[in-house]
Amino acid sequence: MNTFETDKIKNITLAGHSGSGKTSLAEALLYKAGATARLGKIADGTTVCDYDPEEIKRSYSLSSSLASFSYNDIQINILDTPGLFDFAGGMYEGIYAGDTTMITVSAKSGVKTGTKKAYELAEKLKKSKMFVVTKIDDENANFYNVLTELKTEFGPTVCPVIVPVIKDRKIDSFVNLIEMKAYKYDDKGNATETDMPTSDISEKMEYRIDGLIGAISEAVAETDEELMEKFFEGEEFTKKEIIQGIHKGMNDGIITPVVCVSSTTLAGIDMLLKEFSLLLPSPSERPTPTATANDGSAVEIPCDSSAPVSSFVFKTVADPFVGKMSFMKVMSGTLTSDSELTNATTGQIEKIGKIYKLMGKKQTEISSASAGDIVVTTKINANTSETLCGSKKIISFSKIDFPKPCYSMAVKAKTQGDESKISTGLKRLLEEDLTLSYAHNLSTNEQILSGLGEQHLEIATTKIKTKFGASVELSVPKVAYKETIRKKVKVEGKHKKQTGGHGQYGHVWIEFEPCVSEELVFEEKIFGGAVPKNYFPAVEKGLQEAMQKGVLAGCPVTGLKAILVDGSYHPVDSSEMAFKIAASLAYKEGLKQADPIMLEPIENLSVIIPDENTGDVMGELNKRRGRVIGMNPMEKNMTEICAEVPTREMHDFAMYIRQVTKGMGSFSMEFLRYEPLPSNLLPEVIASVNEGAAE
Ligand SMILES: Nc1nc2c(ncn2[C@@H]2O[C@H](COP(=O)(O)OP(=O)(O)O)[C@@H](O)[C@H]2O)c(=O)[nH]1
Ligand SMILES: [Mg+2]
Repeated sequence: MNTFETDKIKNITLAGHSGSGKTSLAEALLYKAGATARLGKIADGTTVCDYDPEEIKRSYSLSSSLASFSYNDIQINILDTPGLFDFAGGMYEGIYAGDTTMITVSAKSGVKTGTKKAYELAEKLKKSKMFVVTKIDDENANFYNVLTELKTEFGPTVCPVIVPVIKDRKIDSFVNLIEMKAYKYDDKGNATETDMPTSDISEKMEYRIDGLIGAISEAVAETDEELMEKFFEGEEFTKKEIIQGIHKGMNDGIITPVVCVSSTTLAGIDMLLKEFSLLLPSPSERPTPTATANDGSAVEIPCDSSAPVSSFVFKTVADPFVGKMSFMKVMSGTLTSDSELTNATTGQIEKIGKIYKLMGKKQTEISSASAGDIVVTTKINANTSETLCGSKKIISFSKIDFPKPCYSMAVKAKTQGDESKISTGLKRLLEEDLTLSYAHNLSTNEQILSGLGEQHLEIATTKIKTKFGASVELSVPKVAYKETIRKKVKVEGKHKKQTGGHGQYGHVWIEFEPCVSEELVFEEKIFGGAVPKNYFPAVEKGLQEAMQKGVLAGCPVTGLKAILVDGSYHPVDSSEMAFKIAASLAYKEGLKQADPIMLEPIENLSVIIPDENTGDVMGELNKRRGRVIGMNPMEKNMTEICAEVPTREMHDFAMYIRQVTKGMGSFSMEFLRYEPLPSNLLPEVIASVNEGAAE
């Protein structure tokens, strides 16, 4: 494979709702461009981009994949991303790395949450955008409905360029509004030119062809002052002007072209391939990215092959056999094999060995890659979001702002002894997926794995099994309940065993009272040496140990003050151990009398949802014993609800929010404080804690 010049490279990210046809579109493009010998199918598990065994088994994409091919001397790098929200990490990597986000919209199901999410992220990252209406062959397809939806949802930048001509509810031909030509397709996706639709056909379509041409002209006029003048004078644009106008408009984000295709019949695929080279910006046309130099200053890094080399790792894959694969976008300069670069984050020298182009899982070695190209290298240490550059001037590009984990499960080895395999596996998975996190909860002594949803964690455990050979059990995380007291009491604790031989004797009077402290507050008010000083630490230690288990459900006790006020000792039989035991006896009796209660953790919640869901979510929070603290209007018809909610009620909140907002909502939560558990829940909580302890 050749090294392509920067202006011959097009980086395209396929994003959009799950099932809208991204992977199939990549497959159709590869086939039509002659990069593959046959057209793979999702149903057969034979596509280039969904090659992972889990993807094949489930028939949907789990992570981003790269397929590079050339077409008419243009290097096209396609990043196919997952549409499911659980695997949004893949979409983030893909959209960050690509220059144009191509958003697929199914002609039968139209605009969905996944469409909006892809558009929003592309917009936020200032990528150029294009809509591809897929499945145009489907009997329930309705292109013009979808076009109206796109215009309503995304506004006047939406600009159709390839549209179907419908006759008797069937597609008759496709009109390329740039060329002003119509084509019919045979069942192999080969086009033959045909007559432009007559006005009576055009009349029957919801959009008249002349109206669509008018819309393109208007959009093109907006891109340039001279063109605007020409437009107002009523002159027609030349084909070249239209192409240049759309090209510029896409790059500036003021035109989002819409095309239609079928990845099954291949209709429209050849036109789309052609539009890539005409309309899509190359990496050097994009706004110059800014990086941060070592001294904290911002530096612009133009995408120029002759500049010093820098590259950004946007994805890493942990393979137990090959090792680490690092997907990189060359940001500037020319990346060559067998070179040395500095990792701007770690300061380490990274030895770049071989570099590859990928087509799904197939690797082709190349010797160098120009600025703007997307390649893969193996066996370097760099992680996702890190920048590699020359040692003379260290710079780093901003990190990918991945969605934060919001759904947690406790992780346990199914077989004892597998713990270290699991922790190695998790470490690797966390490196490749920054939307996963892992922590040891000290209060419950559980290993907690967090991610974006049920499926996400399920796939993570499947990978630990298949890649690292250990079976993992997931369970709902325990809630870190605590216990405390509400009354002041004075109790006696006496440990006395003085029958035969060396006896044991410890005797204390202790006052217990509530206080504001997580740890035990211990004081002594002993008069006349009733308990000798050298036993005080033993009494304190005895209480600290006892406090690990409360008297209600055996949860740790907090907010406890103990004052040693009296006691007695025996000159021979007393010992530290005897006083420790005496203290624990006093503790057991004292806490029972001191009106013990359970405490539950409360979280601070911020949930952002579409306005129309506020009623539902408020009701749900109420059901979950939440207290709404405030509501704030946000951009784009979204509302933030702030509330205080008990941890116990929130485990499946991520699933609830996804379902009720169709994936548009998001939330974050953090521990706030402990509060008394309502007494009606006490029996249930005691039972659940004891059940957990019995395991
Ligand atoms: N009829 C028809 N079905 C399609 C087309 N493109 C994709 N599909 C089907 O739609 C389903 C989802 O496609 P897939 O490419 O996995 O969508 P993704 O989740 O966006 O990657 C699969 O069953 C495909 O066979 C198309 O152009 N026409
Ligand atoms: Mg897919």
